[in-house]
Amino acid sequence: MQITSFKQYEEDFKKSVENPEQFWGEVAQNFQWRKPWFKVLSWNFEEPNIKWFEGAKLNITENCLDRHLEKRGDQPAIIWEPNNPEEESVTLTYKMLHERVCRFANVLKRNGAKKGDRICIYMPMVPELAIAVLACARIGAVHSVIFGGFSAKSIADRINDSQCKVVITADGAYRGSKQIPLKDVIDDALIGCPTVEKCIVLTHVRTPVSMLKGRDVWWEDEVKHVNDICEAEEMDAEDMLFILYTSGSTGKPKGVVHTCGGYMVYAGYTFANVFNYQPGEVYFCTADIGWITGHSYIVYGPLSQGATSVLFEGIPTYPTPSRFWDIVEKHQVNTLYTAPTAIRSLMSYGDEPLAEKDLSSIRVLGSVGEPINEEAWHWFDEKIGKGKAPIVDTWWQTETGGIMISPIATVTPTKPSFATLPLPGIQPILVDENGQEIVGNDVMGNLCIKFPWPGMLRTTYGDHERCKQTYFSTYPNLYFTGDGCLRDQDGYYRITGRVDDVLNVSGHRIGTAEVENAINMHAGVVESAVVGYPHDVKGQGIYAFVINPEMHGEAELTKKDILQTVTRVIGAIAKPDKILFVSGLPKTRSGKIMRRILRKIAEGDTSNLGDTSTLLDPAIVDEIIEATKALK
Ligand code: 7RM
Repeated sequence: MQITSFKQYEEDFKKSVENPEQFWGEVAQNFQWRKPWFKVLSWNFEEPNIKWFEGAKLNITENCLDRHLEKRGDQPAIIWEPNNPEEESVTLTYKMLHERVCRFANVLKRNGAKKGDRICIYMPMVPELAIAVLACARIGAVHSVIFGGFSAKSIADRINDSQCKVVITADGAYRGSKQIPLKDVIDDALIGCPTVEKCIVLTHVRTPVSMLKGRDVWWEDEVKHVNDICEAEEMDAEDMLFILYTSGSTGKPKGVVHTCGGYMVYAGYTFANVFNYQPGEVYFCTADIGWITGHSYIVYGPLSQGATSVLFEGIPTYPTPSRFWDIVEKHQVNTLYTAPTAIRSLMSYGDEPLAEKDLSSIRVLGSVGEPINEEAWHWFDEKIGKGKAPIVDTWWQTETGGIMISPIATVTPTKPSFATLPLPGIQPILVDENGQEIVGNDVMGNLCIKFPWPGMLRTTYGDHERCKQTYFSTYPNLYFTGDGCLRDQDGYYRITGRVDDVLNVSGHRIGTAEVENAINMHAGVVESAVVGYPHDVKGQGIYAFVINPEMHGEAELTKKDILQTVTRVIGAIAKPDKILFVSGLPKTRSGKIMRRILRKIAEGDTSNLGDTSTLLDPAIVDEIIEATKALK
């Protein structure tokens, strides 16, 4: 399954295009199935309806746990590094992880969970988070992990959208020097969640919490009541494995649905290849399991391949900006997979945090989440990889389940800021505004995928029409990514960023409409418009133009209030970096906000605003430009 030469990549790629069913059928042989498939693929992109490995039966946890017990039962599966470096790290071997997953799976059953039920997980980055995820998969329950930075309202929306029956959380989480009261947030959320019957609470930070009789139980008590034998539920390849909510250009976040068989094959295949993982190596992905990167490349991908995966609770700068390098040294990390925003942030501290750090274990470096600028790429290459570790700039999305366009470590020649070439099985095309394919090299366009791959989303939970509209209707018979892209003279791909109203702030996807809705909930705010602007560390910052609210007191206070409202409605990750009060917004005669103009103003590039003749009130543009000058 592992590609070891560029020639083999080319051959595999060719085969995957000419005979996809044979190609993926062979890849899938590297996994453990209870029953084989009768058809590798049936599909159409109109409905869409996509089925991989039809008729096959499996349980992903047998692939991630049971099948490794004989050969590497005593090898570390998870190495947990706590937020506080003074505390002990924890190593769970495959045997131990298997035992704990089975035990907790029995806890879930004891609390009424069964195959097909949805379970919300809102937890810190502790081993129990991975255990909870795998325990759901063990019994065939569908997990919906929510990142620990989201607000009570965001949680409630997600729980209600998928009618979760059980919630798994902890008393609290550490994030650097901060503590987050997870259980309090869950309590607020659950006031409006009638489907939730049970809430299982892990003790972690030991802060007092309130426990609701009949609903809330302690993790530590529950595991005493069950044993650690739990046969895995037999799942159909197309049964749902998990839901993960992600932001789009309109409305509330969508529940992206991934299924058992295809997702497993794709996460495992891409992990083994992109990182060129070798048995016994230590692999460290710095993402949070609350995002797709954590699902696919901390949990399912690495564990399905019997890898050792480091799970880090904290942040790159706590207690010092040397933290990543301390972890690399301490655990002898061979592969480091992180985000450009983290690289840029650490870069800004200069060389001092790197002094005396032994990074010689590093063999492969990875980047994900947003375009990586050349400066950050070179810093990563020189200072961290010492010019010897290939960098894999991996482009993919929540919806794709796994890495799509990326170098294969040690195989694909890299080029700074290029995701390079599609992996075998991936057929990208660029199209113009009219959906016409742009052929040849040295071209730019909208990035689409024209053929299914096993890890692709199957639907958006509870609303298949929305899935069709969002991804399969812009350009008929193509999956539209929402990204702009260029293909250079060598056929290498460089993803330039979103072409829709989705922002990428520190690698987090945030819809402008979501932020606007949150701002508009602030009493007094009439209307607002949100755009992104280039930000040195975050990649994109959030710029909010807000129509003058009735300000009780001064503007600075009102801004603070607005930030608080956004934090309450969505979460701190969606807080605008800049708020500008204006008396009106640039609108067309039909009432549409001309974001193009606001984006230019936010970028500070007002020399050429393009055609403003369709504006209802052109004078407002000058007024806004004038106002920006007063904003720092
Ligand atoms: C994995 C993840 C997806 C969006 C995607 C892009 C952007 C991700 C890269 C990238 C340039 C990359 N899932 N993106 N990786 N842009 N180069 N290597 O991030 O669903 O949260 O975001 O992120 O815009 O559409 S995600």
